[in-house]
Amino acid sequence: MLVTSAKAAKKPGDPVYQAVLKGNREKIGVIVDQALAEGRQPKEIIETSLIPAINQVGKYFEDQTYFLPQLIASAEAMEKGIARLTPLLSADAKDQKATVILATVEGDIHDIGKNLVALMLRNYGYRVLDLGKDVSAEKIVAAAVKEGAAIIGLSALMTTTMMRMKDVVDCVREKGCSSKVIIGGAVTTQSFADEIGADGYSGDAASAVTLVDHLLENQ
Ligand code: B1M
Repeated sequence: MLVTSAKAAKKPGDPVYQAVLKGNREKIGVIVDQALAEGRQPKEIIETSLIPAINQVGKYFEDQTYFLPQLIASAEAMEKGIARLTPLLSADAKDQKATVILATVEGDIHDIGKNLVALMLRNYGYRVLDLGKDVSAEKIVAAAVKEGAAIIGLSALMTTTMMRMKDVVDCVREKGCSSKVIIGGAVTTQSFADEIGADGYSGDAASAVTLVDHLLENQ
């Protein structure tokens, strides 16, 4: 199972880690292929190289060692690395379980974590409709009603956009939509989920699957 935590992070000498850290979007595909050829597993590369590297980039951005161009280059390298590994992780689409609508909330364009959540849920057989990033509450709820979604999953990475999650919860109640709302993303917490009336919170992509399983079992 993809754990998506940085518990067993590789040492900084790891070429995949370095490729994200240095924003090497040109060569990351080849570097990931080399890691696979050496016998590393796709999920292990994501957990112990890609995620720790992008988190380190975030720290450098915060302390102003890195600026926006480096942040963008690293994000692109990360995305290319994940795109290279995705076909090796995705499960068959047959025997799909319930529908989950995913989106990054309005005003927020961070989608790497949300894409990992989509990948995990698909791996576990859920039908995932990913609406993308910077998506309005109205659009999310309209899609959930149209598709009969059991779950709406929201991601937000910024303190300035997390309140847009409450807009979605409010819109769900207003429209009498039956979907349950779960939230995640680095800035969010269980207490924030409780505060805005969301049905669940998860801190990483793996526990998002457990949470969805649990919410649907208890319906
Ligand atoms: Co931006 N950014 N960024 N950024 N960026 C952060 C979030 C920031 C913390 C960096 C910092 O200052 N240290 C900061 C936000 C500060 C704050 O509000 N607290 C920030 C900022 C300020 C900005 C800009 C405003 C910069 C600027 O323009 N001056 C701008 C925002 C534009 C906008 O959104 N309107 C911006 C832009 C960008 C890039 C485009 C360059 C790029 C994003 C590319 C992309 O996503 N396609 C980017 C990146 C890469 C980051 C950091 C470095 C890394 C984010 C990431 O992908 N992490 C980030 C610093 C950080 O978080 N360490 C930062 C890896 C990812 C796997 O983790 O998304 O948390 P995460 O997802 C996890 C869990 O949280 C969870 O599962 C995932 C996997 O385990 N999870 C869920 C996520 N969603 C979930 C949903 C669920 C369940 C679990 O249920 C539905």
